[in-house]
Formats: sequence, structure tokens, C-alpha cells
Amino acid sequence: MSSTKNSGLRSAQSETLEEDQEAKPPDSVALGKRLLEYLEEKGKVLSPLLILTHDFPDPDAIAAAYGLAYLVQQEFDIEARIAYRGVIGRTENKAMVKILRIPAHKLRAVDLKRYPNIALVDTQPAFQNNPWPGNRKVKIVIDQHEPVRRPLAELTLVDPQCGASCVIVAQALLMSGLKIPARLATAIAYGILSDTMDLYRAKRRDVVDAYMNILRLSDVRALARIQNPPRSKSFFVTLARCIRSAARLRWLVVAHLGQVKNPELVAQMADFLLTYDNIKWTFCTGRYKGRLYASLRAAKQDMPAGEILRDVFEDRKLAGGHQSIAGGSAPVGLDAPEEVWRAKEAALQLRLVKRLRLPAKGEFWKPFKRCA
Ligand SMILES: [Mn+2]
Repeated sequence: MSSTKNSGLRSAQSETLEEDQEAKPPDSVALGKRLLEYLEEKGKVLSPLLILTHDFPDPDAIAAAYGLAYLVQQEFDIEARIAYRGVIGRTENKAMVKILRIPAHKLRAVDLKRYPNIALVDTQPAFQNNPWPGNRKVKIVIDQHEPVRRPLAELTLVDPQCGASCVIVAQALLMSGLKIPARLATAIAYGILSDTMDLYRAKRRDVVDAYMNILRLSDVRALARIQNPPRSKSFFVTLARCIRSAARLRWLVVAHLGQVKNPELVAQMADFLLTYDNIKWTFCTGRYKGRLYASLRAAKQDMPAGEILRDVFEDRKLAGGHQSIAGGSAPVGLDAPEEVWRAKEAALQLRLVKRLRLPAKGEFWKPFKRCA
């Protein structure tokens, strides 16, 4: 990327411009380049490498891990394994892994001991949404989330404006000169689409360029199949519950889903409710294996959703997000009685109402009552 538009200006001004550029976070091309340089320098020392995503990995996490695994194996002869804790929940994500035959594995107890080298993608050591102990150093962090504290890593590539973490990996792959197989390109294209709401949240040229370059190498029919998978009964059951329980206060819609088959459904319902017109915020919760999962979505792009959800959670470390998307989960207890769950849901809702500066005593009403 060239940025010579200011060449020839007065030197004093160009000095300040250069300073500004130093202070500005580097774009995804620069981060991709740093990844290649680091791998070049380290080489086989990084073998074998365990690539960890966050729990319940989404398409971006899966694509970033897949891309990194391919890059290190093909270009640097580093053995790699992709692992995640939790489950791959969303129907599209399952279809993605199956159709593209992505070698993503459930984390085994021995993995964290057996692998001397760790890379975290779409998450960071300090985050609670991955199996890595926050106080131990990893080799590589590739992420798009705002850090809560400086990541403990040899190489930190964090860019909160890059739309999707896999954009950084895509840039490295594109620069490496490696042949990018269609299955991998398709995974990355889908990772970018799903994390940016079909590019709606992609705000930088380098992000759109990465997508275009990758799309050219993709299997677009496979991409279409992934985006339109047959849905299970549990999806519709949850959707029905979402519509029935949705409650509205001004421009906020809240839905408590109760027990869910997988936590991804909570995020999916929050996304879906956001398409309701004149809504600025949506908030969904769901119960899964003794934890209350929560997702917060903003209709506008540049909202501090992650910050807000962290404020709403009692333990700030249990939530996080970027721009208009945030999620988190808090332990409630495997055999907690109904009242305890309800109290927890109500408490989160009330704190959110206050945090969004809505009237704390405002009456929620059911916008879809007649339809359900
Ligand atoms: Mn992501």
C-alpha cells in the first residue's frame, strides 16, 4: 500500500504526518507482514504449534486458525494443530467445517502440556473465553478485540478495526506467494463476511481489499451452501421463544431465551432482533451448562458494545467485544433454581438499562405479542 499523497509538502508538516503515522495502529497489511517476518525468523523452533481459538469458535476464529495452520505448515514446515474448547454450535459454522473439511479439533487434556508453542486467534491470553491460563505467555496472538491488558505474547498482532481477525492472516497468506487453496480461501471469505455483517462493518480499504483478493480464490458455490444451511428444530424452537419473550423499552429489545441447545443461539437471536426497525440495541441471554450467556448488539457501528457489556457484568473479565458486538457468560450453577436464574437475568437487564441511560423504572412491553 502506498501512501505518498503528502510528498512534497513543507517538511515541518511531513514530520508531523510521519509522527501521526507512527502513533496510528498499523493496518492489516503491515500486521500480515510482521507475521511473515516473525515466522521467517523463528522457523522450525515453533514446531509443533497448537493454535487455539476461543470457546464456541465462530467462522472468523475458525478461518484465522485454518489460515495460520496452513501458512506455518506449507511455508515454514511447522507442524500445527487447531483446537478449541466448547462446541461449534451455529448451523452455518458446522456446515463450514464440514463442507470445507477444516481440521479443527476438540481440545484434549494433554494438548496444553504437550505443545510447547501456542498461538491464540480471535482471542487473547487475558480473555476468559479460551482455555489458556491468562498469566502464561504464548508465542502468537492474532486478534481484533480491544485488549483488556497488554497480551502476554512474543508476537502480538491486534487490530480492533480490521473487521475480522482472519483478515490479518489473509494478508500474510496473500503476501507469502503460497498458493491459497479454494477451501481455505472460502473459509476466510466466510470468516470476513460473518464478522463484518457482509462487509457492513468493514470500514477500511485494506479490509475490503483482502476480502476481494480472497473471494477471487474462493469456491463461491460452497460459500453459498454454507450461508444457507438446513436448520435444526432447536433453532426454530429458540426463535419462537425469542419472539414470544422479546420485550421492548424505547429503542432497546431484550429477550431471555432460557435453556439453549448451544450458546451460539444467543448471539444469533441478538443479531436477528437487530433487524427490527427503529431499534438501536438488542440484548439476549440464554442458559447453557450452568452459565448465563449474554449477547449485546448495537445497530450503529461505532458503539462501545464491549465496554458497555463489561460494565453490565459483575465480573468485567467475563465479557468482551468489539464495536457493535459483545458477548459474555457468567456462572450461575448447574442446579441453580429457577428464581436464581431469573434474578440474574433481571439484574443484567437492569444494569444495561441504566448503563444505556434509559429510565430504570421504564416499562418494557411485548412488541410481537399478537403474532406469537
Ligand atoms: Mn472475530
